[in-house]
Amino acid sequence: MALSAVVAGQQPQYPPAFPPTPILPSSINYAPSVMPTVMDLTAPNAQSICPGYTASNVQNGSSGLTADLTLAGPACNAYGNDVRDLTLSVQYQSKERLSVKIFPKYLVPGNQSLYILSPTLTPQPALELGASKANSDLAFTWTNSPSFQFQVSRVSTGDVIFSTYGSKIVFEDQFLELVTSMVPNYNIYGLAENLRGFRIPNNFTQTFWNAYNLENDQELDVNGHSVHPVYLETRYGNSSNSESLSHGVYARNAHGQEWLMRNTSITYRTIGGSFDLYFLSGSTPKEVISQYQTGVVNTPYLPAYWHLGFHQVRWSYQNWSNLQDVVDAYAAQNIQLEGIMNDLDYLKMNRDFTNNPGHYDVAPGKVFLDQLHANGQYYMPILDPNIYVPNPANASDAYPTYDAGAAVNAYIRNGNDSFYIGVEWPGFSVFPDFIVPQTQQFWTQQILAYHQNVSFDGFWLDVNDAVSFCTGSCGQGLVGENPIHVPFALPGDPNTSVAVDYRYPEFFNVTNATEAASASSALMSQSLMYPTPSATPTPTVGRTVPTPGVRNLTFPPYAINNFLAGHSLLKQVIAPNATHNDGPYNSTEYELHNLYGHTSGNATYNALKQVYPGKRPFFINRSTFAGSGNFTGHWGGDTNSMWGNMYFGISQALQFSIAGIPYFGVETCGFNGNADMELCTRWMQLSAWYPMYRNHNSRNTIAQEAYRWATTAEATRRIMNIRYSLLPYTYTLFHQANVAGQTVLRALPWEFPNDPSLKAVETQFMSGPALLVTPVLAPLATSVQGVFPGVANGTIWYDWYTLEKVNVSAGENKTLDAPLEHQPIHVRGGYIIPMQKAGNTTKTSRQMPWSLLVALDSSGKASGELYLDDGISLMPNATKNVELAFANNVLNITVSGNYNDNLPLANVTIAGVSSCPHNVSTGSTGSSGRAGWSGWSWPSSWRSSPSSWWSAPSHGQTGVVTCNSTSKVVYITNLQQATSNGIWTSNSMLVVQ
Ligand code: MIG
Repeated sequence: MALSAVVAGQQPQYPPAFPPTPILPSSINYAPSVMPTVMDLTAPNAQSICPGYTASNVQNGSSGLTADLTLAGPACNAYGNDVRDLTLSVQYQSKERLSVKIFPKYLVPGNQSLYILSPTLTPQPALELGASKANSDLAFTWTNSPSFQFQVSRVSTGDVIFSTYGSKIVFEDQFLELVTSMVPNYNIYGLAENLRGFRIPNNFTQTFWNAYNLENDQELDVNGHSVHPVYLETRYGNSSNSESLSHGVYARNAHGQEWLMRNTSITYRTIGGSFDLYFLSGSTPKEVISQYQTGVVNTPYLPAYWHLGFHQVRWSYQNWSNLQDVVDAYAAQNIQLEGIMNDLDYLKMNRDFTNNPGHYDVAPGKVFLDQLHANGQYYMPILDPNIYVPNPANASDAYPTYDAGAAVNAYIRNGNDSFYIGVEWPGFSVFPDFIVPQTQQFWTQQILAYHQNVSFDGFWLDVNDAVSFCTGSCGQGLVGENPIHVPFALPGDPNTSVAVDYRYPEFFNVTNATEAASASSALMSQSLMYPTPSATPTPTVGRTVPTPGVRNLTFPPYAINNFLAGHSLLKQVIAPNATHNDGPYNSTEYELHNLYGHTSGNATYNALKQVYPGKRPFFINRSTFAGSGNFTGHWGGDTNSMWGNMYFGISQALQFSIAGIPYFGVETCGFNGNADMELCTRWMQLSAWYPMYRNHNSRNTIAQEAYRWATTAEATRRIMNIRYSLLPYTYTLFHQANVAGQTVLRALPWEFPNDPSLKAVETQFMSGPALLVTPVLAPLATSVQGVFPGVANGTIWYDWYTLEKVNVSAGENKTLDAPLEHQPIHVRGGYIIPMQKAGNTTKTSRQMPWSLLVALDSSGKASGELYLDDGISLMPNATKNVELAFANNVLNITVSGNYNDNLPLANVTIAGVSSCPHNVSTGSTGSSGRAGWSGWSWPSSWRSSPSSWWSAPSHGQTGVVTCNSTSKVVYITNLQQATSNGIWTSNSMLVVQ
């Protein structure tokens, strides 16, 4: 019948639904609905009913001030209980950073976490030595009329960057609000994580409550897997190309919250905690981002060199030999593969630290892994934080991991009586409480022990949003049913409405009309045969009214607009009233929900550091918070195999550059739904620029490894050779991120901050300062349009492939050829890019001779940097920094540091010369500082070639110079012999006259 349509035949076949025991009724996942306050026209307006505060007892000091704030009238209790007495604390913490804190004056000992986010959870920046008001870029002013209000302004210009003037401060136990006025058409960026355009619209509400939706994880404009309450604002000058000024605002609060971007204001609301604000003076976008990373949340960790390779994963790799086949196919197709990852399939009934018997047994795993490691490749299985609760009535269901955690009280609880039991992939499960030390010990022990069995090379930690597929502690009294199946059909479960996935990318009906038609009729019959049951209506909870002295954790009076069905905070997560083990107060999930990913990630990273002492673990985390970049990377969630999803991945990646998580990537070729050749080809090209490069796919979709279509394979080989040849450049960018808070992937306006026409560019981006990428983001295209920033001010751009100067005028949206196998890339004049020819892994790439691409600016200059270390140690015992500078026809190489790299320099390519050189030499022989070169110069007779192409025959074994006087490119090749002692062993120079 129709279900055997083409697409079904291409999807993997599954063993019977797992596990073959009862499927929970879906009602277990229903949560009562609430009306989001932002949609509720009858909701009170705190600004009109609340009294605001009055400041008194103001104490001014050289580095700031403190004051008492007292409620200026009767409590309004808009969405909670007003806190009458507050403390204001203003600190000029450094020249660039001002902090403004407002918190309750009387904190009950033992329950401070209710209001104050502990510095043990995420960094809390403090006053820096020598900082003072007198030295600050920023100024704080305030007034009491009509109630307490404050402003932050930039001293040098007087510009107000943040102002609550004209509005009131609202501080209740379950509701905080402040309003800042904004300039018209303000440009703000950041506030990750959200799938939306790069520049945040001026009419947009950002909700922050970590959430996951199995059916449609990639809805636009809604709360996502991470919370990063920090934005960058850029204000352009009045004339085009006049200087812009940027600043940053970070609101250190992990509670559920909303940011209401409106025409000339932003309203900031949280459902708890305190105001803990940091203003960063910039004044360029790069400085703002750097100030955030170096001064506020800590800089990103430095990935190991091999993390920058390409990784393959999918949900449904059935056994070790299945993995081996994939590894072999990549090798046979000559496509680099650095790591292979496993999804849940490797686990025994989805239980952490087990192996699926008959599929992923330990012994054959050892054979597979030994071979993989011998090839210089890596293996990263998925890990979920939840722990299966074994059925107490069934001795054969014993699960020692559970027992080990229970014995040390490592799990989240329901008050004092019992463990909180939700539903996760293995069935009824508990959730480790990562804020207490015994859980770290338990987790580390489990991970260390598992590594004895399976020599994995890192983890990707999933579902720590934290997801639970039922409402509340639903497993109470029911663990005798375990193991149970999650309360919905898994993609691919036979005889269900999701047995076969018929979704295809946009335009598939044009490019593959027959297949599309057959898929769409098969989809029709599948949905007729297995209609999706209509959801049982759930009761709606009306707006809750604050009860004096009591917080309503489950249905707080202010309802944030959580996008999951019914909007409730209870929906598909560990419930907000679950409790932690940090007695005597016992923090609740209400306070810590948005930190579960951050804390579980940190614990996992710590454990991995024990597994590989002294080395940098591979670790990516599904849910992150401000500060997570210090120990983790991130993947963008379950994206769909759609052009639209591919498009928004760029903006998402840029958000994570701001958030300080540069090791970011999206699921290449899409996760949900079927990819097709064209989409997968373009996506492999685009993702080659994301620092984390992986192809991942859901369970019941057609295969999409990079070798599945010949064209995709060819395009991938081409782009991957470029990516791998750029590893030294990219790794150097990561080093600069690690030491100085620089970014890897960059938005155009960050590199060209004074050009207002770039402020919303989201279809192009830069990798570091030197490379401009113009990806094809639409189907059926053979060309793409892109802008070339800086041209008005003399910036030169070179085509990556021909190294010819791009002929483009200022502001032009230029059409670039982009046949399917081709990715337009451009090099910015003024930069030197260190490279090594791509090997089949990062390891073999690192053994290739060096080459330099010198792209000259309009004055014939260029510079660049290279950072070297062993690529794996947390504290490398030797490093090397190489400064590369080209000016006045001389390339100068200046090295410092002890890291030993003795590879030769093979090639120097110079783009943009004014004329072909007639002499290439290492300068006068015998002078000091040339030790890297075995004295070498060119006979002058070489200069006399009459043709436009002239090339010097190999002179002994010392080198070949070729010059194209039309394209103005000089290729100096075959230098290995002359630099056989290693090019970075000492300072040297090359004269090109
Ligand atoms: O409930 O493990 O984002 O990469 O394949 C979460 C199954 C299910 C979500 C991850 C995805 C992974 C999938 N997981």
